[in-house]
Amino acid sequence: MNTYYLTTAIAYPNGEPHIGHAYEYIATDVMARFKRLDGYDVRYLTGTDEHGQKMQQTAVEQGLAPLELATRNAAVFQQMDDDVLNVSYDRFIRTTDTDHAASAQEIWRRMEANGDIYLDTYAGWYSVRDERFFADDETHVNDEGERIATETGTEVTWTEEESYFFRLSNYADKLLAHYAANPEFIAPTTRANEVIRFVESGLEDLSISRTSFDWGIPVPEPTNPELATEKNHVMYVWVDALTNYITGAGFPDEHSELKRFWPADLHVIGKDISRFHCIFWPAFLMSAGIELPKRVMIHGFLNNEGEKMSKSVGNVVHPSDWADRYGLDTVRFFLLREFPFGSDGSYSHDGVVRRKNADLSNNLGNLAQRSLSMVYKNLDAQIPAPGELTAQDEQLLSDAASLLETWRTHFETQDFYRSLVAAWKVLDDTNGYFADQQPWVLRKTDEARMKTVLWVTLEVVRRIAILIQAVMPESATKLLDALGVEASADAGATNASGSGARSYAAWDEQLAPGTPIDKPTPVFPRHE
Ligand code: ME8
Repeated sequence: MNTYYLTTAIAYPNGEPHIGHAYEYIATDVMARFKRLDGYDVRYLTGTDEHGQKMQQTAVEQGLAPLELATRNAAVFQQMDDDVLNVSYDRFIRTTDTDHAASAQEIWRRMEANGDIYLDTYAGWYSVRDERFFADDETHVNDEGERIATETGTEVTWTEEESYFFRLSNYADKLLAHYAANPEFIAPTTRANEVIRFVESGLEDLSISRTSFDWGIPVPEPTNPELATEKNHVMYVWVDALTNYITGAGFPDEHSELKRFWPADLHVIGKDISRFHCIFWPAFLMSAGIELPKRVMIHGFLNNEGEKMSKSVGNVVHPSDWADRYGLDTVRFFLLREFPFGSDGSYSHDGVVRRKNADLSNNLGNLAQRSLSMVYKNLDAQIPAPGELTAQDEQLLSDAASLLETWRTHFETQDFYRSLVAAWKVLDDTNGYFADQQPWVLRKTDEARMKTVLWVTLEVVRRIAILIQAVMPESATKLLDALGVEASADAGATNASGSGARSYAAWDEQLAPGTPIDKPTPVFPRHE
């Protein structure tokens, strides 16, 4: 079985998750489910990034030990994945897990053994909010007299301390060669070009340890005597955090059964952390002699009616509020259908309701409900046998049949948006066909033709329902149950969310005439 390993960024659990986090987990979940349904052995890793100065400071503000704060909030993230978002992760990793410390220390040792680590003093600006160093010319003083990181707008403080450095400057050419040889490594292209321009402008060595606080993974004892020091160093939180991706694949255990998952197929991250993933991470791996991940997909930011979400503006959306108000599957659909995954996008109450009513309720929901009701009422609640097919019937059926290949192609580039557009185009055409053919009139004039029209319509609905299990698992399962489509024997293996999945291996098993159906109830009710 082919493996597919994909990851989200691991969140800082210094606060509660917001809809931007949920967006990333849902999109990654859709990718994971799609691959499982398509027969891959999938591993989906997500979790929390618990060390560093930001966590330590927040803990002090709240009168907690850093680990207490991390444990409390990591549970909130995990509970959201489990109980609110239906996210089918395989491991929820915490960077305070013991196997992770061993992994981070081992990658450090390998970078050191490769001659890429030296001891010096860091003197420069640090943003605790961003957990990131800034050069003087990357900052400015604002109107209130505070020094600010120009790119991110966060406050920076002067930091001067002994630090280990990583020879990032040695990796610019190797990174550029890697980008050139692997054009799919960074997506979308606009983001790849930003990264390439940045690397082309030259890379400076990177400070990779801190001595002014202790909430982090200890730097391992150096083997090179030139690196010896009296001071206690903890790893820079980004070295620790990025390494979670190989910890999740069993590193450094050569005999781990998870080893087959590395190199990862896909890292899904947001646009604010592209440099860490596309520059630092591959450089660390090259230095340690570990294979690079195949792809970093950089998604856009989710804004509230065009405005940045922020606690001070009071427009932060909590994922569970949304799921309660609109239904989880509507939220999952909306987030992927509203704007392309690599772009920024906006949400509003009206936007969600519009999609729910137009695309889900009127389009797919009504088509399924009307055709199923006619079968239930007029045909003894049994799927009819089609008669001779017209050219139009054939066209519609073949458009629906080709959707799986279309989705496979689009999913290779995480183009969920175009996948959904393509499926809904077939639904639009089928709705047009249903209205034209008027099966409710045929009932009195040509019952054989009515049966054909209903069968064709329901066969299109079957294909759509099979596909959209990845996006809306619960609703799709209801729809497939309503059509009397049997669950795949390997459903447990294909869909971590539990029973009832139909694998894509069943794609061409057409609706069987004579299959009994229950009295249908609407799967996509309108939002009132
Ligand atoms: O960056 N819209 O954690 P984080 C969409 N710990 N995505 C958003 C978003 C928004 N409004 N706000 C944040 C970190 N994100 C590090 C990652 S990975 C080894 C370490 C995304 O909690 C953000 O881009 O600040 C990132 O991918 C994820 O949420 C976690 O952000």
